[in-house]
Amino acid sequence: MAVKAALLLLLLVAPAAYAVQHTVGDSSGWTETVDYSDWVRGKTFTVGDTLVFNYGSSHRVDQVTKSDYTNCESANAIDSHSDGNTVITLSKAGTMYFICPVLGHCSSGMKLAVNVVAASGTSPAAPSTRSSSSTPSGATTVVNNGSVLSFSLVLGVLLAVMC
Ligand SMILES: [Cu+2]
Repeated sequence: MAVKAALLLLLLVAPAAYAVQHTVGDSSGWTETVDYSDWVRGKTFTVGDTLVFNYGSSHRVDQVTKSDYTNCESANAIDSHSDGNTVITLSKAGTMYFICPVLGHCSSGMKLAVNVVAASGTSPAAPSTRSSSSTPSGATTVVNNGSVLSFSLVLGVLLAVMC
């Protein structure tokens, strides 16, 4: 059982490392007492990551344009949520803007601007291009890595079925 659990964990961790779930405001959640421009500082938001807004019934989450974010204007919201546990997938690179549309909340700080960057895996990788064109050994290494990954996946699935 322990081996099975460890293998399954290994299989789950590899892809999960590429998508991060960001809990807005951390344990404080989506509320008036958090400085969200401070919260985003030092964090990297990548395409595929998710934002989780946790909030009480006195708040909501509106996705808005930049100018509406600046002006705390919610009348033209792109998207509106009020479920208390809103998960937003960052689907493309660029800045996304969120405000709480409840009167006075945005102006007192419930506004969030998130700069989303493209996933590093999708940008062209110079080293792999170089190795495949000049050195055959580089290409071989890539193929071997793929085989090992496939083998471990098959092994993991087999063990999961057997145990
Ligand atoms: Cu609010």
